[in-house]
Amino acid sequence: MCGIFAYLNYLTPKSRQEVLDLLVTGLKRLEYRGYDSTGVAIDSLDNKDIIMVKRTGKVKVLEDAIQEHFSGDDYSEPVLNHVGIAHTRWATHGVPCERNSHPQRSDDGNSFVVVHNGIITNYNDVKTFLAKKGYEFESDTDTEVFAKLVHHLWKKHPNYSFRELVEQAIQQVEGAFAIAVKSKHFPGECVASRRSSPLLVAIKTRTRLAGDHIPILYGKDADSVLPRSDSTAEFMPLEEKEVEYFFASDASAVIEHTNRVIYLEDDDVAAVRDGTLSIHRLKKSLDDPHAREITTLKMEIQQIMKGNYDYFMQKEIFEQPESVVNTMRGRVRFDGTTIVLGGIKDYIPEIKRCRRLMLIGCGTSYHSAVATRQLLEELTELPVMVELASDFLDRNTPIFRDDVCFFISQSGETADTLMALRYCKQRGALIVGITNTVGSSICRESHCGVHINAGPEIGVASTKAYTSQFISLVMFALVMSEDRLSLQQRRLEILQALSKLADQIREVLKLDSKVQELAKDLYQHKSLLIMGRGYNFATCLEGALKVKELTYMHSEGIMAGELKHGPLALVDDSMPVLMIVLRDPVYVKCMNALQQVTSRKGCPVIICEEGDEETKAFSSRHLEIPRTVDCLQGILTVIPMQLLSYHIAVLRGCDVDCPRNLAKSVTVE
Ligand code: G6Q
Ligand code: GLU
Repeated sequence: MCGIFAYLNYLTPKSRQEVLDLLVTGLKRLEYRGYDSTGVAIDSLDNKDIIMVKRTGKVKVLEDAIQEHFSGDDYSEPVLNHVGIAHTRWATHGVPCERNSHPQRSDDGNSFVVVHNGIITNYNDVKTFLAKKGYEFESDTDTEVFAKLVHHLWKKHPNYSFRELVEQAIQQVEGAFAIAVKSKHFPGECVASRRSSPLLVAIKTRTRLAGDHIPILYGKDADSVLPRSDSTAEFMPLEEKEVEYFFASDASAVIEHTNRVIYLEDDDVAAVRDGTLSIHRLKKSLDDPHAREITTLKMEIQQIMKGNYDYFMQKEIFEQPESVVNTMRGRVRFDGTTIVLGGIKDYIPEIKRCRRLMLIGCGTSYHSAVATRQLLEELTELPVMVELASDFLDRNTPIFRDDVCFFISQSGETADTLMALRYCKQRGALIVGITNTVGSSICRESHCGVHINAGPEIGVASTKAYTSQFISLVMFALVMSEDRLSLQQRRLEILQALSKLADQIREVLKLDSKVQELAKDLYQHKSLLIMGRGYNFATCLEGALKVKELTYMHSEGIMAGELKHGPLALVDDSMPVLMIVLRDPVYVKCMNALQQVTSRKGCPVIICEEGDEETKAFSSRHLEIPRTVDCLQGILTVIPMQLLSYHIAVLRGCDVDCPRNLAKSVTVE
């Protein structure tokens, strides 16, 4: 999703060196969003070409490469009107490498270059269409198709304005994007647009702006009304013609230059030509305002990088309504019953012939396997083993050629999981990677896989990656049962529940202040027992791990059915207990466990379904969550655990994003 930054100066002299410095600084302000490669594009000295410099790795690597690339030439000559674009990439299509870095170009002549955040889900169709028109592709990215599509439209409509070309192109693509486009055929112009991925335009002038909004221009003839003369006032509230524009993924990249920003809305097309910014939409909708407001930023830069949150982990907990949608985007069609997992679809016949499924991971990733095991058994009708990678290797577990082994890893670099992958690969098993990082070792060494598309996860404690791993495995189970007539009703029930999940997660997140109150009761205790069973046992394990790694308190996930085999001895009126009791097939057994705890004077916190008065009656402290299908409850029940561990950690003064002794990726065994 990572980072876009573009800079346009008009009648404000800037040398190419100064522009490059601005672009690199803008990328540095966006580094916190996570990325794996970078790139910039500016005009060549003779203004006849576009120069691009792209690198994998940190922005510093790009900065050094720029110094080297331009060292021999004099880039200090000021230019009155110029456009530079820059990008930090978080790869979703094509491994991180120079060839796949952005800007992506339309042709060898760099006629059009584009930087893109997001995923063009119909890129294969567009690529096929363009290939038939003679286009040859040099990258593995989805983005490249956009640059070539604009070029194709330019050849087809030579009289179109730059803005019209981009407007036509965005109508052809599906999925999520924030884009900025530059062209040597339209020097000094920049066009940007967004759909489901953030993008803003910032305006810098010497004097204050004359107004606080920009009218939206509708329809295809918008260009014809655009001022070509001095009279820009009714379109752009400028009191003078000298102006600088910044296009960025978020305000952290522009706040040091200006605090006047316009947040673009989905399918807005922002175009700057002759120093005049205009905003276009193809058609007017009833609820659409006639203008976009120019807002004044008040936040400090540090605050902006985490949005309105104090920690990245907190931000990532609250991103889950969006990240779960991104995981399903372009894969689940809610108007039907089909699921498309492009990264494994060619292997499905082989997977269906396998003898068993093995899910292998560490920590939270292992818990996503525990959470989905029961559903995988039900929908694949295969034996499913879940293994901790470290223990799996200690045992030298027997592995066979007709095994299918899933390796689940957010970072894709966890040493234990990678070693287990190589152990299974050597023995001829089919290797499936479930990762959040394209180009990672686990991703590259797998035969096939699913990218969970959760976006960069910065906090060491995994949150949104867990729920996205969970959903990715649920989608796999749905794919495997596509042709089982007896399972269609069950599949439909799950698909319907998936379509409501984002809104239900938003509902659960509204419990935040109530969870914060609970944390005040618990944070001074030494331990917390978390009990549940069935589809919610994984939540107990994951919740206990979150509490341990964030608060340094002891916590234990306990299978409720095991209580009377020992753990019940821990229960008395002073032992904090949290129990998950939902109206699912094991409800009665969970109620038995609840009664065992309360009869030993335990006063548990209960996570139950909204309106379940019978269960609520057992405790004065309960968290009510919306009802969903049994196999997806674990997505909703884990969120109060994420919030609880966060609030206890804050109360205990712990470093939420970087807990002591831990690393985001454990690359040593
Ligand atoms: C959990 C931690 C940790 C992590 C494992 C596996 O909050 O982040 O338990 O899940 O270290 O990491 P990968 O998913 O990157 O393999
Ligand atoms: N999907 C594009 C790619 O993989 C853009 C990824 C991003 O958001 O950085 O190159």
